[in-house]
Amino acid sequence: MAKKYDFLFKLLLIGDSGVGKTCLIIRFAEDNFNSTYISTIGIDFKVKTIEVEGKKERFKTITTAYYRGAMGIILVYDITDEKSFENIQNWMKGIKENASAGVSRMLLGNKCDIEAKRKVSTEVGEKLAKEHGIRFFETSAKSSINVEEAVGLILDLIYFLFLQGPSGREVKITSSTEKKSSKCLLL
Ligand SMILES: Nc1nc2c(ncn2[C@@H]2O[C@H](COP(=O)(O)OP(=O)(O)OP(=O)(O)O)[C@@H](O)[C@H]2O)c(=O)[nH]1
Ligand SMILES: *[C@@H]1O[C@H](CO)[C@@H](O)[C@H](O)[C@H]1NC(C)=O
Ligand SMILES: CC(=O)N[C@H]1CO[C@H](CO)[C@@H](O)[C@@H]1O
Ligand SMILES: [Mg+2]
Repeated sequence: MAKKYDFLFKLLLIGDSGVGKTCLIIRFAEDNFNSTYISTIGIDFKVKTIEVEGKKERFKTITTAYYRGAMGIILVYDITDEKSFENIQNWMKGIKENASAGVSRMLLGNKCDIEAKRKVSTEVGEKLAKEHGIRFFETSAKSSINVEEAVGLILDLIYFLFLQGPSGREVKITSSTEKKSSKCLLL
């Protein structure tokens, strides 16, 4: 197969139905939003390829319950839906049981554009993330708040782990391993 990229990052988004996983990946990959809700059956994925200093970096963002091969896992709840926040604990358990050890994780409280309907405070979101030792953002796929920032940061975390050495993660390098200059490209 012809080389299409120098780096492949596989990111997984998980969380309850309706929290905005599909909208987040559409915002990330296409910078778009459509409020029509079509619940995902099976896997939803988007690919975004960015060229940085002549190197192609491809981001494959996936929403599914299958953790295999994920380099980064983004846990998503809806700040207007308390249940979706409580369920983060269960999703965390699923990661522990199924994902490769040491996978980079991040917590997102989505739909922060609808402050009036907020049920989950920023503080409890921050606290939960801290308990798990992971980073936290409140995002809006609709208003494009913190989406690129969050993805950019998890890519940094993945890249940092990658620099620590091989560990069976699905990082594909088809050219030079000297890639320091092209990290953090979404920030
Ligand atoms: N106000 C607001 N609505 C959002 C936002 N993100 C998603 N939504 C809405 O929430 C609903 C569900 O979004 P999806 O992205 O389809 O949710 P999902 O997590 O993929 O849901 P499943 O595919 O069923 O697991 C849709 O009606 C979206 O328009 C956001 O940031 N702000
Ligand atoms: C939003 O998505 C629905 C369903 O795919 C489609 O019918 C509609 O035309 C879209 N709206 C816009 C503004 O693109
Ligand atoms: C989504 C997923 O893969 N879940 C599995 C995680 O691991 C437990 C125990 O090994 C399984 O029972 C789940 O089905
Ligand atoms: Mg979906």
